[in-house]
Amino acid sequence: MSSPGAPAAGYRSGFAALVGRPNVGKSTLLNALIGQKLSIVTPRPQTTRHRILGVLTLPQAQICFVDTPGLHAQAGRALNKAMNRTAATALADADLAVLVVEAGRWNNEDELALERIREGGRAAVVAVNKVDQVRPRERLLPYLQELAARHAFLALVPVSALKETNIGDLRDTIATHLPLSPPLFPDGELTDRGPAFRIAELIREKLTLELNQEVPYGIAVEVERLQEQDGQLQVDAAIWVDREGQKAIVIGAGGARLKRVGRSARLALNGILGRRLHLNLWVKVRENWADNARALKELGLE
Ligand SMILES: Nc1nc2c(ncn2[C@@H]2O[C@H](COP(=O)(O)OP(=O)(O)OP(=O)(O)O)[C@@H](O)[C@H]2O)c(=O)[nH]1
Ligand SMILES: [Mg+2]
Repeated sequence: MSSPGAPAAGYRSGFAALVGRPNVGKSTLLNALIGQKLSIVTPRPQTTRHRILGVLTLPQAQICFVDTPGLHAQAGRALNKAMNRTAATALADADLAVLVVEAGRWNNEDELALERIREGGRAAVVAVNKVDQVRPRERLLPYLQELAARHAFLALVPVSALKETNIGDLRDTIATHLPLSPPLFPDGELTDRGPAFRIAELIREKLTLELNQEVPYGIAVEVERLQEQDGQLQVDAAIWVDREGQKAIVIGAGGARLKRVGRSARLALNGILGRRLHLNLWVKVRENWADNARALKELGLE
């Protein structure tokens, strides 16, 4: 949609949804594309649970990237269903789909993600991520040919989100395929998520990294109080577990684990929010919250 108010002739702006199966690197890619840590990243699949907007404003285009939960097949729990729904909605609302895949890999969940794109009739670019893991590089060629044969993608762009390889190329390719439009967000606006969300997510990231495989998927974090006091942000956050037995695991011997999580979250947040904060963490039990529609809603998971 062009408008007489557009800042420059040919300016483009629109939503580009990063979709794909869990763990392919969508969130790492979002952060690399916007040059800031906005989405949380862990080695575990199903890390992202929300739609996360990251706006990049360039001289000729404004790209509104949307990070999404990984589309996955085993959607038994209410939480899994909500995550898949969130990703599908973000895709439906986008101007352009960016299918993120892992170089050299294609499985039924990649197929599921491509199926979603086909159903919605979205134009799609494919970002072939983690190319740093492919050596020698020529080994990538047959994979790219296979991808091109699967779907009429607008473009195939090999990248490494981790090493920040070819990110500019992907960014420019995406911008080229957005509609003609003046910017949708004011210059300088990064996201529609406030500090409470970003704090809760960062705590969940540190907790997930600390817990490894011990408490699978049963954790949610909720900021209950966020208050300015004596030049510091005072934060009370609840860590919800879905079974009584998990409480002790999260707290750790003598509270050591919870202390480590609090410390690393605080240090990361000091940098990200550019200010000091005081973090109080509590562990609370809500039996089977991930199967409970009302609990999900209260935690902002629809
Ligand atoms: N080697 C390599 N690893 C990467 C790259 N991009 C992401 N990773 C790693 O892949 C893992 C998953 O990354 P995420 O960004 O959380 O993946 P995601 O697709 O957002 O995952 P979900 O939110 O669970 O759907 C992390 O351990 C990342 O460090 C890359 O370009 N190269
Ligand atoms: Mg993610």
